[in-house]
Amino acid sequence: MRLKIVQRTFVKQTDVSYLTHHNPKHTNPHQIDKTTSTKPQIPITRNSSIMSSWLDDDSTFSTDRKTLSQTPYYEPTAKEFGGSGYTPRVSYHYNPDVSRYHYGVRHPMKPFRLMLTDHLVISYKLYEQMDLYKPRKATNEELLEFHSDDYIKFLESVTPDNVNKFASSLKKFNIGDDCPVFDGMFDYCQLYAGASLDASRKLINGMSDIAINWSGGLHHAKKYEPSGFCYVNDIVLSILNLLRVHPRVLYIDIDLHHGDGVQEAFYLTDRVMTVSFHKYNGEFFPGTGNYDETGVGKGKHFALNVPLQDGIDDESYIRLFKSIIEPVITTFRPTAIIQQCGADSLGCDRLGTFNLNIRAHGECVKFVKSFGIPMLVVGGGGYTPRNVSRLWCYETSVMTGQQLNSKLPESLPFRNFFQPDYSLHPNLGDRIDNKNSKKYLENLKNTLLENLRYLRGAPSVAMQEIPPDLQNITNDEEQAIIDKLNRESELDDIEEENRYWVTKKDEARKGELVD
Ligand code: V1D
Ligand code: CA
Repeated sequence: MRLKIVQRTFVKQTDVSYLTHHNPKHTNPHQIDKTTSTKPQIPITRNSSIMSSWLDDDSTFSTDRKTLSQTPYYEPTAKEFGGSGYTPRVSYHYNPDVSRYHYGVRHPMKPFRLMLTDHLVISYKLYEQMDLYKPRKATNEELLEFHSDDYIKFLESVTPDNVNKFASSLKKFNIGDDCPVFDGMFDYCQLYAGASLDASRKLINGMSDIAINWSGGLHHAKKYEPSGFCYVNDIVLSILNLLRVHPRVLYIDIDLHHGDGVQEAFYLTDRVMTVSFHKYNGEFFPGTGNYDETGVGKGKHFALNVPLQDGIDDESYIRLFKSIIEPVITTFRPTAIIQQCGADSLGCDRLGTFNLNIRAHGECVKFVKSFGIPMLVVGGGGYTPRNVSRLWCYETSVMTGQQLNSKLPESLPFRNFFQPDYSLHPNLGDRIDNKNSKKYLENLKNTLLENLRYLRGAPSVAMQEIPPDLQNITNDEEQAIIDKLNRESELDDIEEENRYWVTKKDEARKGELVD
């Protein structure tokens, strides 16, 4: 069956008629202030050379008045938020090649979990409700928007065969057990980062309301080095891309581990708020993410950390998640959200010690979706591949608003992998003692909510009042940005002929299954 091919409509637009205004008529508690104008295509404001300096210059982040004033107005296709009334346009970004790489036999990160996920998504026919894209690889130029030149050159050059020649670089670049050099490592990085960038572009040009890349979410990678199984940081790259048009981006991370790479990249700015829920005891990898890490300078109070103990269960996790995320969204008022859905926070994970079931993890994602804000959904950790794939398939169905039969489809390739229950919802929830007392969680919530009080009145939050004529980029700079976005768009068009063809027996996606 040939799937729907989305026609690209790349429209250059600097019209500001879609600027947001307060609308007191909105009554839904999740709803963000909006006008009732039509959805814009591409309000373009910054150039990449400015962007690459952002991480070293916090002032640049907050003073681009034109970006701030040209807040795009995103109106979901349905009038109602939450429940079944919001029917977003969902896109799924997956290049099957990304699942073929191997970190090494004893390494817990197994890219073939992405192939399992895709098989589930296809077998449940979720493709009928989504636009499917096979994204191109990220270019070096795109990776350099965040990463350093010498680090990208190193990643591109080193292979298992020539690794001996790089002895001094291996130490410098933190290559070791967690982040080994493996065959095709750089191609793998380009594939997963390319997919997140593709997804971010579909959000930017309004072709998608929710864009999904399960191969992304590698939140530990730093500007100069890999960390915790992550080599390039597709999340930071995507946020930088979104910041070209979005005044405020919210990052939410429900991986078991602290989202340190993303937090660090945006620690000095008030245009990106990072919120991570994770296991924390001071030792557990990466060792950061205590509640008192809240940002620095302009970024003070724009990082939020939710340190949790072993064994947290569905009910307490969901309650805590909602009680924090709701005020974060209504106070920070993001115009785009990136949700990292690391699956190692599930119960029974090979590296994990939480007790979450798939429905509870999905409930958090459903809650974020209910705000009707453009959303990039990425994967992350997850080390029991059959549960990772169950989760991400279920979360894909949450995004498309489909109810799935718990019994896995008979047509599912590698169905034996899901024995003995052959269910989408095995019980994962009662293996570990819950060390999070009610009192601990209550105190934690109160401390974190206290932090949000400082957000009210922060410059980024009030910026919708800034008049559109205050700008600090020249017309030449603006034209350079438009040219660059158009070049990126043309690169995508080359791939247009390469769109997804899905059949039940897609030989190209079969790979070796090693648990
Ligand atoms: F168990 C292993 C076997 C082989 C190689 C590595 C590991 C392993 C397990 N846990 N490595 C870890 C963590 N590293 C350490 C190091 C010991 N050192 C001194 C530090 O404890 C790294 C865990 C990375 C988790 C990655 C992630 O789940 O957050 C993720 N998110 O997106 C992609 C991955
Ligand atoms: Ca996390």
